[in-house]
Amino acid sequence: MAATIVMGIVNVTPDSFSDGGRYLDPAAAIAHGRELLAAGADLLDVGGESTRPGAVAVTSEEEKQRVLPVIEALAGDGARVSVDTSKADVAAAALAAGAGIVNDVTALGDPEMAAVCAGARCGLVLMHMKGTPRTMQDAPTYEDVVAEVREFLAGRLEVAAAAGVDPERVWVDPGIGFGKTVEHNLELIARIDRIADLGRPVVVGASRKNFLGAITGREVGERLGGSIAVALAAVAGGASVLRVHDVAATVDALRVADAIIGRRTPLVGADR
Ligand code: HH2
Repeated sequence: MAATIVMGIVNVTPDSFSDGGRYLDPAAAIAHGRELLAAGADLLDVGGESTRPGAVAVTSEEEKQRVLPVIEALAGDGARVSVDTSKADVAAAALAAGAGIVNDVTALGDPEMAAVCAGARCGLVLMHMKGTPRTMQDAPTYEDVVAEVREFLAGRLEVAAAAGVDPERVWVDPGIGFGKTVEHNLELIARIDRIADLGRPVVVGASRKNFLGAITGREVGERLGGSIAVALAAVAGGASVLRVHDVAATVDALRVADAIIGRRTPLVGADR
């Protein structure tokens, strides 16, 4: 657990599902990113387009205007930054501004994206989504959600490698909430080991998402307990990266879990 990477969310959007509009002003987004770093984030994920169900698409120009000043400032501070975008030209500009990772929720849906990432030798997150943000929650169905997500990610890993992206720089993500029912999300978290056995670090982004509200009856701002429960279950199952809004609480939870597991390990050894 010690090596879990905590990716703090910096949404520079008017309409993100949990914090839309709070950090649309670049100065507010930069200050928020700095707070997340102080709280223990290893990496900041800066996004300028909401992907929530039914969200309105934005142009490349608008997206760049939102994210570039924020990335420049945070990377300038020495922070590791990922850019949450599915547009190759936004990714290229963000990489030039100091981002080191492209977090692509469409897993190379833009035909130019792989070449941009191969050329920049940056990190790349490939995420599974069924449908598009506009349609993805219209009764998604799978025969076997874990097998289908795994197969999709395996295929996208091949596409990335064929385009010259170094496989060692790629992380995979089952896309919690992206074209999935509550049951699908739970199944994916419970069997995250099946995604981890693709051999690449697994990212899980479940922070404050709707399925937590469906289970607990809590509104979006009151889902910290549920978010932490998913984080620990995911890490216990083999996830390596947690994309979260509540960095301080997540870091504390990981520290305590580490301390417990650290105690257990020598006892297991002593049994032999
Ligand atoms: N979830 C969201 C956005 N980007 N990227 C990855 N790799 N994994 C995720 O689960 C993921 C993601 C949606 O959450 P958020 O950014 O809080 O909201 P919005 O899309 O409304 O901006």
